[in-house]
Amino acid sequence: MLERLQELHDEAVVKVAEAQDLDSLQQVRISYLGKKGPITEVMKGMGKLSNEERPVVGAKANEVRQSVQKLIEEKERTLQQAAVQKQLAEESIDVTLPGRPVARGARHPLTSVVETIEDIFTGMGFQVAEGPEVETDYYNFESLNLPKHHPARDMQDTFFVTPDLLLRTQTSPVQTRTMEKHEGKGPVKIICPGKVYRRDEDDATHSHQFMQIEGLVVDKGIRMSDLKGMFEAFVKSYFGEDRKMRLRPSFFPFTEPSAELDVSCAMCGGEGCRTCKGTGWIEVLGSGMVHPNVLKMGGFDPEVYSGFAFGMGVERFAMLKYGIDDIRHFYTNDTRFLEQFIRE
Ligand code: 2NL
Repeated sequence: MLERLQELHDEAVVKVAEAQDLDSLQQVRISYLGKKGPITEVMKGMGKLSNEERPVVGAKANEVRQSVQKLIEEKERTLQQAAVQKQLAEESIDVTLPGRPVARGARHPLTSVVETIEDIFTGMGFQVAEGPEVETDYYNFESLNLPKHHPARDMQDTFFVTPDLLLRTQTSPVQTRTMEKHEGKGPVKIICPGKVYRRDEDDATHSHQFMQIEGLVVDKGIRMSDLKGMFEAFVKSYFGEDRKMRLRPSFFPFTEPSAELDVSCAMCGGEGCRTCKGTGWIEVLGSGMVHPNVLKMGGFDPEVYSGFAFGMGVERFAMLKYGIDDIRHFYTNDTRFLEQFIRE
C-alpha cells in the first residue's frame, strides 16, 4: 500500500507539471484528491490493515494528499499569474505609438483680416460697435444724407424686406445709431465691422453679400489732418513700414470733402504693373469729413463738432493680403481653399 501511494504521488507530480491551464489542473485535482480518487480508495481499504500498519499507511496517505494538494496550489498560482500576464500583454497600450491625426480647423481669412484691423484700431483707442443686418430705410439711407429719390441710392441696389425694411447696404447705420446714443456729446471713436448686402450679380469681384469695416470719429476740432495722420499709422501697421500712401479727391453723399486712400503697390514697389494697372497705386478705402447733415441727424451740432469717417471692403483687403483672385472663394467653403490658412 505504501508503494501504491508513492506511485500515485509520483504520477500526480507528473500530471500537475503537465497541466497547461487551470481547467486541466482542476481535472488533476478531481482525479487524485476527489472522493472517487485513488488516494481515497486506498484509504478506504485501510480497515483491513493491522493495528501496526494502519497508522503508518494513514500517515503516508496524508503526506501524499498534502504534498499533491500543495503542488496543485502552487501550480494554480503560477497559472493564474501567467493568465494575468497574458491579459496585460494583450490589453497593453503602446504609448509610444504616434496618435491618429486630428483634422485641424483654420480661421477664415475674412475673420483674420477683421481681427487684425480691429486690433490696430482698438490700439488707437477705437471701440468696436455692431448693429442689425436688417435695417430701416431711415438708418441705412436717410440718416446718411441719402433722402428718398436721391440718385446716389441707385449706386446701391438694395434687397428690400418691406418698403421700409431692408438688408443694410453698408455698416454706416451702426454709426448713426451710435451717434444717437451719445446724445450730442463727444467723443465718438468707433469701428463697425459686419456683413452688408447689395443686389449684385456674383462674379470674380462682386458678391451680393460681403463684409465692410467702417470707422467714425466725432469730436470738437477734428480736422482732415487727423484723418490723414490716423491713416499713416494704419497703413504702416497693416501694410508695412515701407509702403507709401496718398489721398485722392472723391465723392460720397455722407462726407464732404471726400477722399480715397491709395497705398503704393506691393507687387512693383510703385513702378507700375498689372496688379496696379500701371499706376503704382492700389485703392484701399473711401473716407472723408462727416457731412454736416449726417452729424445733425446723429444729434451732433455741426457748428461745435466735426468728424471723419471711412469705409473699407474686407474681401478686398484679404484678396490683396493673400493674393486671392476670386471673391467667391470666401463663400463656397471649399476645404482646399480654407486649409491654406491653417497656421502652425
Ligand atoms: C467705401 C466708402 C465710406 C463712410 C464710408 C460714413 C459713415 C458715417 C458718416 C460718414 Cl456715419 N461716413 N462712412 C464714409 C466715407 C466712405 O465708405 O468705399 N466703402 C467700401
